[in-house]
Amino acid sequence: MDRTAQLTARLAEPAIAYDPPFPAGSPHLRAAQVLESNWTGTSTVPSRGLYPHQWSWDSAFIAIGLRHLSPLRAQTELETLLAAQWADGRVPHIVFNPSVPLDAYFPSPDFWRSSTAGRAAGAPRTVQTSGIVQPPVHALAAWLVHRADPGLSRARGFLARAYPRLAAWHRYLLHRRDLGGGSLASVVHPWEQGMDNSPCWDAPLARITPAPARSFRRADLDHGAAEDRPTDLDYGRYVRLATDYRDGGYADGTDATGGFAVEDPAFNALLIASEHALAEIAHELGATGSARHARAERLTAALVERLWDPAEGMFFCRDLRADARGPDGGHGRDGTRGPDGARGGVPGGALIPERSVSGLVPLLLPELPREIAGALVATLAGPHFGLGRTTRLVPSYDLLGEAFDPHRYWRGPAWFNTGWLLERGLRTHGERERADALREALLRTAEESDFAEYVDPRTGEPCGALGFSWTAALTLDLLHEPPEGGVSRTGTGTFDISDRHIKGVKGGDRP
Ligand code: 9WN
Repeated sequence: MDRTAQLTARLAEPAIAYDPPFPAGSPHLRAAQVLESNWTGTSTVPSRGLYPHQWSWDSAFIAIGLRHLSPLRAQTELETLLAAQWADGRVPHIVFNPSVPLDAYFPSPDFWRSSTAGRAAGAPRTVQTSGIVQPPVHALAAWLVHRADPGLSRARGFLARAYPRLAAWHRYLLHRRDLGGGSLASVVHPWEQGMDNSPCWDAPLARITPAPARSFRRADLDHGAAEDRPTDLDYGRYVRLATDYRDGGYADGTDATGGFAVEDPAFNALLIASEHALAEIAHELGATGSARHARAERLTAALVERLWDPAEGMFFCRDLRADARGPDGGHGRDGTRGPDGARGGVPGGALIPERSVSGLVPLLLPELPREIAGALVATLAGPHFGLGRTTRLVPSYDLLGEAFDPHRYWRGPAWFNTGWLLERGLRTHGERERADALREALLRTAEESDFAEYVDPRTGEPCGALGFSWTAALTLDLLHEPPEGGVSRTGTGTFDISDRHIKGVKGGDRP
C-alpha cells in the first residue's frame, strides 16, 4: 500500500459484512471487498491510487450499490458530498481529503483555491473542493438509498436533510447553467460531463488555447498508461478552461465560461431522472411533488427539441459556442443538413456530429416518446455501437468513428456506469431480452476484469484502475436487482425501486 493509500485507509466503523455470508470468492463478496477497501470513513474513493478523493457522480453510483450492504454507509456517502455544497447550489465535482498529499492528484486543492477564488459563489470555508460540477445523479441515488431502508432513513431524517440541498443543486443547474436559453443545463468543462476525453469535445476544445505543458504536472500518468489517458495537449486545454473559470470567481454566464459551453444529452437525462426522484422525495416528505414531475416532463420535451436527431436515431451534444453559420458549425460533415442539425430553427450553436454513448443514455427516461426509444434501441444494436453483435458492452464512442480507440479514455472503451444506465433503460422500455443479456455481460466482465475502471468493449480487456468503486457498486446493484422484477412507474418514475426484499444483507431490509 503506498503512502496515499495508507493515509486514506482510515476506517471509522466496523467493516460491512454480508449476513449470512456469501462464499469466499463470490461476486457479491468480491464487489463488497472493493467498496470496503475504498471506504475512508466518511466516503468512498473511486480508486486508491488514481483518484484518492471523493468524486461527485462516482459517489452517487457508489451509494446506489452500497445501499445493499449498509444503508447507513450509503446515506453517509451522499451526506459527505452534500456537506461540501456551495451556497449558490453547486455540488463540486471533487471533495478533497486533506490527509492526501497535494501531489497525489492533479489538479489539487491549491489549483482550485475554492475557499478564496470561490468565496463570492459561496464555496465552503472548511473543506476544499473543485469549482466545477459533475452529472446530477444524486437525487436519484438519495431516493434509491432511502428505499433500501426507509425505517433507518426516516429515523435519521435523511431525506428531510438532503431535500433542500438537492433542490438547491437542481435550481443551480436549471437557472445558472441554462446558458443556451432553451431550458437545458450546460457544462462548461469536459470534466463536468464526466466523459472527459470524448471526441465530442474535440471541436469545442480546439478553440481553447492550451496552458503550457510546463505549467502543471499530471499525476494521472503515475498510475495509468499514457496511451490510455488523455494527451498532454488535451490536459493543457482542460487546465486553461479551469484556470479561466477560477480566475473569474467561478461565476457563470460570463466571459470566463465563454470558451466552452455544451448541452449534453446524458447530463440532462440524469437531471430529468433526478428531478423525478426529487418529486418522489417531496412526496415522501408530505408535498405533492407534481410540479417537479411536470418540470421533468417539460425538460424531456426540451431535450428532444434541442438534442434529438431523427435521421441519426440518437441524441447529440449541442455546442453553444459553435458558429452556426460556419461551414463546420452544423451537424452533418457534408454541410447539407443545416446548422441546427436535421431541424432548423433551434436557436443556439450547433449539434456536434459525433456519436457518443451519452446520446443513448436518455433511454433511461420512461416518458420518452415510443418512436424515440425504439430508434435508440436500434442504434444501440446497430453498427455504431454493435451491442450483442460486435461488442459485449456499450462502447463510449462510435465504433465506426474516425477517433475510435478501444483503450483510450472515453474514446471507445466501455464503462460500467453507462452500461448500468442503459440496462435500466432497456428494461424501462420493455426490451427485456436485451436488458438481460447486457446485465449478464456487465456482471461477467466486471468480475473477470477485477472490477476495472473501463474495458475494451469488444474483448472485455481491463483498462485503467482495477478495484474501481462504481464498477463494484453497480455490480452489487445488478446482483441484488432480479432481472425478472420488471419496471414500474411507482418508484422514481424512472427506475423500479418499489419495495424489494434485499435478503441476506446485514441491515438491508426493514419495514
Ligand atoms: C477528472 C473519478 C473520475 C470520474 C470521471 C472520469 C475521471 C477525472 C480524471 O475520473 O475523471 O474528474 O482525472 O480523469 O472521467 O468520470 O468521475 O472516477
